[in-house]
Amino acid sequence: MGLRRLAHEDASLCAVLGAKSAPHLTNKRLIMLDQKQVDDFFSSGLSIVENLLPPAIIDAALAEMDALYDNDEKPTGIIGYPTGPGFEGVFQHPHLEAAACDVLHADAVELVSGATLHTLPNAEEWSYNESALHVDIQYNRDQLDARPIRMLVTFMIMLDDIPADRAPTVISPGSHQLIADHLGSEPAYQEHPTNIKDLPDLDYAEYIPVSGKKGDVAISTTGLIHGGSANAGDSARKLLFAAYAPKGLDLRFNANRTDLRIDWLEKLTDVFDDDRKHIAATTLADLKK
Ligand SMILES: O=C(O)CCC(=O)C(=O)O
Repeated sequence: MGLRRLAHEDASLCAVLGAKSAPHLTNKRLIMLDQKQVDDFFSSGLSIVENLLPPAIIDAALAEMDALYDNDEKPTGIIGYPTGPGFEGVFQHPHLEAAACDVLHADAVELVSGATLHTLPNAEEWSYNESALHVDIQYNRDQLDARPIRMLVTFMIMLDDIPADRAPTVISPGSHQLIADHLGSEPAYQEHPTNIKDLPDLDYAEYIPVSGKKGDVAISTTGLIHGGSANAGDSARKLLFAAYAPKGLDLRFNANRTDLRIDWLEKLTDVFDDDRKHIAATTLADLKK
């Protein structure tokens, strides 16, 4: 994929940080991403990075996901706000915090949302449903041009390989920017998702599948036009979403799920390591206002 960027290697730091990517410390904080990855996120809404999270963290989240869907109640589909040690290791991970700071040009970020996306094989041939394409949160020009950027970043963490026929999310690269240009300084609708039929008719780029290997992380935004696709493969698509925002950005998205989000963030904060509990503190305080 043209947008794909590989994190380069730095054996010594990686040994310390438990990752193969090339994090480095400035006098202020950990830096995870290079300039191209940061720029791709801004312009295309997608940058795919290898080795952002240590393999043991991916394996623990995969085991948690397998256990979550190994029951008759919910054998497949999306589960919002999941808990369990395997997911908690991801949500509180300092590499995601640092990468979110990088792409949002923020000094501090907070965890705001999470979900598991599981799709069992369900089709002979791969396709996606054009009428279900949507944007979860729209952003206007002022929000994208602010520093820190006033938007969420969503990490799409591939817990297993997602080849092009295994229900990859499809996106129109750069569509968040076209919508922002169209809106200018007009307020952007953010409370609930907007279907493609209700979005402005702009010159959107062709849809591409966000595919990758186990452990890859697609750094993206649900401000892109996106949607699910069919699984024409022979095993399940296993994807974990984790979304972060600049600390103090009080976006009122998923407005009908505020209580669920409070409950989820409180449960997580209770079990996060002592030095990681800050990762949802302001968000929780804002949600309770
Ligand atoms: O199944 C997918 O990959 C699409 C998920 C999606 O559209 C969403 O979470 O808003």
